[in-house]
Amino acid sequence: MGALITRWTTWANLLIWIGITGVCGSNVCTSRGASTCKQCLAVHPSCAWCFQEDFGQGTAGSSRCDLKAKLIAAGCAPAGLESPSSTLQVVENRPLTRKAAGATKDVTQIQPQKLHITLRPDDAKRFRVKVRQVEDYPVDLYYLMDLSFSMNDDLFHLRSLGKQLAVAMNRTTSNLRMGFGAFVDKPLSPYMYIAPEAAVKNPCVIINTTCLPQFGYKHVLSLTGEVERFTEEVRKQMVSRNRDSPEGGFDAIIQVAACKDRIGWRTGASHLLIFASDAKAHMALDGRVAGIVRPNDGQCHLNARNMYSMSTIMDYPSLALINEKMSENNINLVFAVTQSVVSLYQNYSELIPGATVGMLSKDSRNVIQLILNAYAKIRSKVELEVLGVPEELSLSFNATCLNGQLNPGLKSCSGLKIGDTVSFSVEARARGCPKQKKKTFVIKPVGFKDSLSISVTFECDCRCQAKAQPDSPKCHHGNGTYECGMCLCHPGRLGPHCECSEGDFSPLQKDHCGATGGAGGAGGSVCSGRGDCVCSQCVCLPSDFGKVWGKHCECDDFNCLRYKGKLCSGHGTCDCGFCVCDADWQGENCNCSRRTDTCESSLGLLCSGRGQCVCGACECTQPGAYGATCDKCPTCPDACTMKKECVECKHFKRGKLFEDNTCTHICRDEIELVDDLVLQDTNAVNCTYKDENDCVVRFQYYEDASGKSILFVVREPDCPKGPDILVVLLSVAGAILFLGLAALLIWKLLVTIHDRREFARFEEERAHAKWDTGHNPLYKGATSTFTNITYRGNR
Ligand SMILES: *[C@@H]1O[C@H](CO)[C@@H](O)[C@H](O)[C@H]1NC(C)=O
Ligand SMILES: *[C@@H]1O[C@H](CO)[C@@H](O)[C@H](O)[C@H]1NC(C)=O
Ligand SMILES: *[C@@H]1O[C@H](CO)[C@@H](O)[C@H](O)[C@H]1NC(C)=O
Ligand SMILES: *[C@@H]1O[C@H](CO)[C@@H](O)[C@H](O)[C@H]1NC(C)=O
Ligand SMILES: *[C@@H]1O[C@H](CO)[C@@H](O)[C@H](O)[C@H]1NC(C)=O
Ligand SMILES: *[C@@H]1O[C@H](CO)[C@@H](O)[C@H](O)[C@H]1NC(C)=O
Ligand SMILES: *[C@@H]1O[C@H](CO)[C@@H](O)[C@H](O)[C@H]1NC(C)=O
Ligand SMILES: [Ca+2]
Repeated sequence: MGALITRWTTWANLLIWIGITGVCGSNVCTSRGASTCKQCLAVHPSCAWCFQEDFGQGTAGSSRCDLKAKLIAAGCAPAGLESPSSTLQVVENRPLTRKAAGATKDVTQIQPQKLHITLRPDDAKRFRVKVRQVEDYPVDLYYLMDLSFSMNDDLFHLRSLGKQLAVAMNRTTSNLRMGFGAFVDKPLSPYMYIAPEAAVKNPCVIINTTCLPQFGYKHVLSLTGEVERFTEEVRKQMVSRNRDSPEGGFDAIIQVAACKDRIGWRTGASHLLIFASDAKAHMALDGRVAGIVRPNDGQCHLNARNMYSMSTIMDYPSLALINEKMSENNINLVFAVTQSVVSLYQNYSELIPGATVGMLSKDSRNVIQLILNAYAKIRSKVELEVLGVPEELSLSFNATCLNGQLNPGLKSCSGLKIGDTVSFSVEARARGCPKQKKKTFVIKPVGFKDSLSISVTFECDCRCQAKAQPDSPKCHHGNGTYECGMCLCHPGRLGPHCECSEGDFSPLQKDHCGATGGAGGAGGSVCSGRGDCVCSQCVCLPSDFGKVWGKHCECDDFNCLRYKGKLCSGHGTCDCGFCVCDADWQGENCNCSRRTDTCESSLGLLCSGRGQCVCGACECTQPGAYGATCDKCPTCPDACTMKKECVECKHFKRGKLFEDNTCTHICRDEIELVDDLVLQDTNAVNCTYKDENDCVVRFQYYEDASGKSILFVVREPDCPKGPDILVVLLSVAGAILFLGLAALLIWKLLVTIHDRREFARFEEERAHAKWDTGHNPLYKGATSTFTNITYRGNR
């Protein structure tokens, strides 16, 4: 049996292969066995349908579903073609605002604002979204403070918070409003002290002081521009006390978001919610300890005294609810928490878009700096979020961040300054046909009020379908519905015009069933051998493996590419020999994921910058890198070597990365110039290197709790000092003197040696000399004798 199945499958595969590729004139439109206009549109965006009544008469095998040009060539009038095309229409396109000047009206931070797209199945449209962080944007800041007993010292420092904050924020916005609220925990045992009885009124009675009775959440001051009011209200606050260590702050967060009007959030402003605490927080289901089972409903429940009235009735909220409320109200949550719980809130913030964490010192002394940093951080990142996107639509993004740097697959940009414009290229692809033809969804930057609203019309139906005639006389005395140029026969009727009834069998008309061209005809077998020819139409036989269909029974839904034993890798459906992939999947066998978020490292870098994202998985290109996001790499250059390049390109504007323009892509670090390195943290790394001018550059590589890396660069590199003039002169003179002396000495030496040699030779010669006597030819005797010829003397 197994062998039989294998043989049969092989045979069928061969047949289909011949059907798809072997027949001349076959293409994607004709090969999928589309038998109605609607099916034809779904095959491929390039396919058209001819609904002209007399089309294809006389020419056997011609298909009504084909490429547009082919249909026209085959005699279909352009007016008889059904081929809607995908369109994109910009409905609203106001330009971006540069500066808000403190006003909230008419500020546009995203462009365009409204789009309309019509999409055929499997077709895509692309558009560009520009986002700019407007300068001088109004800010609403609500300070939500933990007033449990341990925050006593913090309260003291907050008395001056309002004024200092107003001054500090004045640099970023000219329109700041501040509000204040406080929380402790649900006033219910076991969160509360109930014994001795006096502890209910004064929970501090046990430690011999006085404090406020415990409360859940108390809204103190609605957002206001009057700094004095803030200072005044904070001055009036007193701490309370509760029993267990986690506090009920998340209840308060929901109320602050839900009670928009009571708090006074403005629509056209940045919303900052500062959550200051030094303890863990209670979460959904913790309420059960006190017998509370009613889940948090996310509604506003502030009573006339501005107290949270459902504190003892409803459970704490879940992170998902917080998430939803923050997004709904464009609130950026800032967790200002002490060191012991930073890691916990860090983990929470990763689950809440737009949330940041800052480390609060023990007495909240650094809260101003913390808020400024958090605000700068919030405004340094633009991230798009997509709300209510239809299931049948898949979206893909490419971000173009600073300096035109393209970040494929990302929908966020970081490291921005206020006023920078970034853009995103978005591709919307229809992956099917929803029941409802028109759908609307929204793309918006996290924490912004501005959004882009997109309506999509799915072009899944043909217009000619609307003109369908049921029981049409064209279909053999009303035995079928005439639609888009074809008869759709009533059950039990067959034939192009429903002229046969089931059971009629006319072997004479077999020629229409395959042998004369069309898919499957190459083998000459009738109905691809998988059906009977009835009334010149193939009636396909059912198969054990699945459905068989098509004009010539050439299609089925069980012969498609398999991967790891699964038809279409389990990520698509088989349609006439081809895989139709689900959203987020692509490839011949649908085994390649379109998602890129799986490749993002914790720093938001695709494959940690050490590889490429292929089919949703990282392919590490840097030698030695491994791990799901190429995050592990023991042999990669260490932090100093790696970050050196970033200091070179970002600060000094030179080096390899600067030249090939990949600086902003690879280096997401922030550069801060300092006069000298200080001890930031134990995990900061001190680095030094020698640059091209032989100067020693010193910098420190530091990653803060949120994972943002900062490079503290010492402003002035240590360069070798220029030479001293006097030293130069002296050394030159010295050198000359020395050289002269040396030359003299050498000369003396040479002369001495030469003399020695001469003398030695002389000595030798003298030793060997044979002295013979002879006359010196020059010698003249000292005496000369002259003969005086005139002398005759004494003879
Ligand atoms: C903010 O700065 C402007 C001038 O730059 C000044 O007029 C204004 O008083 C300042 N406001 C506060 C609250 O410091
Ligand atoms: C509170 O005061 C009582 C009596 O004045 C004393 O006995 C007790 O030790 C004090 N408790 C604390 C915690 O100081
Ligand atoms: C935060 O998450 C990290 C990584 O998942 C984990 O190691 C750490 O323990 C978490 N911190 C807390 C306080 O839960
Ligand atoms: C994003 O970029 C990649 C390659 O850089 C390209 O293939 C893809 O089509 C782009 N997508 C969009 C939506 O622009
Ligand atoms: C179908 O066709 C037959 C003739 O073959 C005709 O008698 C009959 O009325 C038609 N049926 C309908 C429902 O029109
Ligand atoms: C997808 O399938 C093809 C063909 O079988 C194979 O070569 C490729 O490695 C697969 N890709 C993935 C990501 O599994
Ligand atoms: C880095 O340099 C600073 C200042 O010189 C010093 O305080 C700190 O201890 C150094 N850090 C390391 C890890 O050596
Ligand atoms: Ca508590």
